[in-house]
Amino acid sequence: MKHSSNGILPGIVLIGAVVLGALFLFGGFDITGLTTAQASTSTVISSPATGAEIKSGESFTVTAVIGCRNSKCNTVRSTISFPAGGLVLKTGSATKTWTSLSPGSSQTVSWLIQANQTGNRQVKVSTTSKNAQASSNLISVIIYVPACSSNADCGPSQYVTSAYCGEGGDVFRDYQSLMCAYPGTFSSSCQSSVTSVKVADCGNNGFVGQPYCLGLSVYQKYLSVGCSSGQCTNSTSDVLLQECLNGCSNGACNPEPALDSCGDSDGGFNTYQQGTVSGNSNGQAYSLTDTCFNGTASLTEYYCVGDQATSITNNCYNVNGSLSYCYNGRCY
Ligand SMILES: [Ca+2]
Ligand SMILES: [Ca+2]
Repeated sequence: MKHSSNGILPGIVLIGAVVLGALFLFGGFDITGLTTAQASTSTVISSPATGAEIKSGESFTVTAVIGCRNSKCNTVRSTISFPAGGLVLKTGSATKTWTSLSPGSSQTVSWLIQANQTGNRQVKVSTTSKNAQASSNLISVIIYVPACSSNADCGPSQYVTSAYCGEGGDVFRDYQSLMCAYPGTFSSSCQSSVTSVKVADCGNNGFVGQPYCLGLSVYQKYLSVGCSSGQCTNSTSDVLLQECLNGCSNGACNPEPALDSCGDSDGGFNTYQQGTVSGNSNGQAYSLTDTCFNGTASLTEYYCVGDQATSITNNCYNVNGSLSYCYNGRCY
């Protein structure tokens, strides 16, 4: 029994050595006995895009997609950092931790970041795992202060010259308008434009008011306007419109005086009909009607002699030569 025992034991040892040698040569275990399959993490910053323009002082979200390759990744941690400074974590922790990621799966993580310094800034996300190879991703963003966010940022729009005489003899000033192009953006800029603005209309030359008499003639005021040293000027003058042969009244020449004339409605010296003599004498119209002296025989009869009126006052007589009476401007 003893001999046979001594013969079997070396055989088992030999077989064991051969098996171990074969495993060592053909893989499956390393020298410490652990698996050699390579697990690794992947890190991709999906937002913002590299080169993104972000306004200084504003907050933005960094989003990264963390993946696991080959084998399961255990105790995964992703940490955000800012190698170039200028960015700060607004809330929460820089490191996000979760237990594990299955092979081929991914996890999205995000951080709220504030931009507090202009310039080209870097965002780095690094991922580690207890049993997998670490990874990281780095992007650059541009933190800027916009040149302007509204027209008011460009200063007041205002007149930039004193008054001057311009087109049409009127008064102008140059007005500068300042405006913000692409307000609030990386491309924003203040732009100005200058326009000539009419600030006073000096009016037009021309007659003003109503014609008036000056001496024996008709005149009217004439307004002459202009511009001098940035101010409206004006002056008036008396302009002769018409010289009058017969004088001037109320801004117009008097008419030619009427010629002397005489007409008689009862045909002449006619005491048995009341008549009226009328016409013009020395430019004045007149009208004279036959008149009784009431309660008597006396009649004033008007009649024409040539182009002049004349009259006779006399008593009325009947056909017998005796006194008659006068009534309603005629004899009976
Ligand atoms: Ca008469
Ligand atoms: Ca008469």
